[in-house]
Amino acid sequence: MSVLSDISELLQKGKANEVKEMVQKGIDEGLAAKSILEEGLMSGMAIIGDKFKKNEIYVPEVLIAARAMNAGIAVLKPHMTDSDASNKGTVVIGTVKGDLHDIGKNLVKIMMEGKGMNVIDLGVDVAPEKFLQAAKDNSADIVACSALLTTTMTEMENVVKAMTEAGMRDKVSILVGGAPVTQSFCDSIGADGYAPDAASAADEAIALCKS
Ligand code: B1M
Repeated sequence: MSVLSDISELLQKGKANEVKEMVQKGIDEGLAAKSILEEGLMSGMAIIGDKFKKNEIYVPEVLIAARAMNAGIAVLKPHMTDSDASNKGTVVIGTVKGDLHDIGKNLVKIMMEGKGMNVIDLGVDVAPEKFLQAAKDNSADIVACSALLTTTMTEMENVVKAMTEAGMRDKVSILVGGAPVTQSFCDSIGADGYAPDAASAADEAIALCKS
């Protein structure tokens, strides 16, 4: 078996320590961080998602796999940084109210930091007022909202409304993303940018800071 398929298998079994070791092995063997992330960790998590959907596994197994994924990402993090990174803007990021999924949000944060952005992470289950306050306190250029549930993505509209009512829309751009979010949803709620994955979220954030 290849290192990448080993990582995927170990993640599915929730073996956090072994995932860490295997990710390190991949790095030592010269594999690109992007391949380890996409073809190892994310591919394993996609299989977990599929089994979860079909009720073949349940929340505890998914949580254990998520812990293994986070362990692997922690090993990868130092290898996902641009060499010419310097401060390119301030981002306040969080997973929206009612939503506890944070793996994708954490990846977006890593990619943004890797591109030289200053990222303030509000965690999960973040209410619109908290995004607003943190944007004010940190003079943020961007508020970045992640959502993984169709039932919570609607909270993004409340973030746009809160920022508009506070008169912040000309100072702060709003970036949205997460599996159920689309460009047309972004347009429909009046957000400024959408990105389908963590790498393009970092590129989009930098583009929004320049515009
Ligand atoms: Co949840 N869950 N979950 N879950 N979970 C999903 C999302 C689901 C699709 C599973 C399924 O049915 N197949 C489904 C949602 C259905 C829907 O709404 N359409 C679901 C459900 C139903 C639930 C619960 C309701 C289950 C229950 O309790 N009955 C519950 C809700 C809890 C809550 O949030 N209130 C729940 C709970 C959980 C766990 C806690 C067990 C765990 C989360 C642990 C954690 O995050 N710390 C979990 C997990 C792990 C998943 C799956 C399996 C994997 C998500 C993940 O981390 N993917 C997921 C199935 C799936 O996605 N296939 C599922 C890997 C990650 C790298 O991808 O987060 O998509 P992702 O991020 C991507 C992009 O989306 C994008 O970039 C990332 C990568 O490049 N991106 C952005 C993300 N945020 C962005 C922000 C941006 C731009 C891009 O700009 C700001």
